[in-house]
Amino acid sequence: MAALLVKNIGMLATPEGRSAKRGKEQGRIRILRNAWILCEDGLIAGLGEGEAPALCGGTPGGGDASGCEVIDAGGRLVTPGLVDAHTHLIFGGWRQYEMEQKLKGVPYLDILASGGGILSTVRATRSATEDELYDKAKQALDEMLSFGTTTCEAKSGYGLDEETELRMLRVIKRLNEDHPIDLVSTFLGAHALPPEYKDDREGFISLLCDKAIPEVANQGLAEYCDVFCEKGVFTAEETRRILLAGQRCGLKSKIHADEIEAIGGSQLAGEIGAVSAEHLIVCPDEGIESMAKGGTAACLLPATSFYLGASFAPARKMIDAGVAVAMATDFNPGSCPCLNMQFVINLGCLRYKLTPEEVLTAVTLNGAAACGRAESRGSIEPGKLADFIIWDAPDLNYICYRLGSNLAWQVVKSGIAVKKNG
Ligand code: IZC
Ligand code: ZN
Repeated sequence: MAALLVKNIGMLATPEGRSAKRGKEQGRIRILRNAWILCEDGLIAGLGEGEAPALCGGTPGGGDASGCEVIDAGGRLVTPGLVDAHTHLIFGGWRQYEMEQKLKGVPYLDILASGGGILSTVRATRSATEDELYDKAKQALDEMLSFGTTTCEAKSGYGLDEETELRMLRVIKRLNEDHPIDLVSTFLGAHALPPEYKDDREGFISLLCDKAIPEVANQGLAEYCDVFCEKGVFTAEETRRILLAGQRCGLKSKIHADEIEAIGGSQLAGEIGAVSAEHLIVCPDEGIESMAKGGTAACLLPATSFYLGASFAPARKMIDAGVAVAMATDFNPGSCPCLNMQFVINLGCLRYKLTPEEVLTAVTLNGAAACGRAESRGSIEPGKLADFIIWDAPDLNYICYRLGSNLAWQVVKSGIAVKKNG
């Protein structure tokens, strides 16, 4: 049996449960001091305070005869591994050449409307091979792991043709098999209207609903279907049509809603039982109400607000209304080229004004719930995956307060110490 004992943990901070935490519950977490965690066969076998169990008698950093590894955490903080529930992980090229336009104040949607933005990444992605996309995304995953991400959602959406979309989804599948980070796959065929269909919206939407979605579902290449519901991209009615076609094929719904303009995406999310609505920067009260009623999680992306110089989503209002709030990076080559969930933690406190406890739940258990994984991860509890971070930090406040350093000292994925920093 592969076992790992982590002892001498100064503070262990974790939410508890197997579903999203809403309202006041989002800020209620379990704190253990002078704690230990025992992992067996990739799962949490036990945890507690005080003297660690004797069955793992090895020396710190080494192993004993039974193959049990022991890590001395040296009084550090331990939290669950971070769940990054919204990323555009797979793409060709970058968009650094748009910097000049951005600095001149050209809006994100204007860059897209003139054939740049997402469409420029579509050109670069279409011309990349499967192996090129794989290698590039693998490098991103390595960096995410070093920052403490142990599960991430990954979207397609830079192909906008069947061949390239399937290639992107195959890359996600391969990386899920090969890389320590677990991936959750989302089909985002409705990310923009491709140039070939610029005068035929109906043709493109029919292609998605009647051909691409059934094919993706048939090949088992995605668990979620997502739409960029935004002014000048897809309307709320088009979004409804595409997501319901996905639901008929067994794909659960996510929506890019209220990022720049509120055109009904968050209301729709609650109505059709979307698992999550994402962005929600300009989410209206009716959207919050609808999500609370429909049990839709709000997946907020504060690093994107930061990067676009936009306002920040009304996170407190959402928590007060009983909406489960998750937070993720939105890693993508345009509006947020950031892989670092630790920056998201900082912004959750400093800009959303959430408490460190609420932020911890947002980036672990509620992130897991936003991509359908709360049963198996997002908290440190017996039976869950042994995914956690030993931080170069004495307590939870510290990781919210420090800015710009990588504070993940040791990342443990499925009971294996996979990344040692410093
Ligand atoms: O490439 O700009 N918002 N999609 C919707 C994005 C941002 C990604 C991009
Ligand atoms: Zn996105």
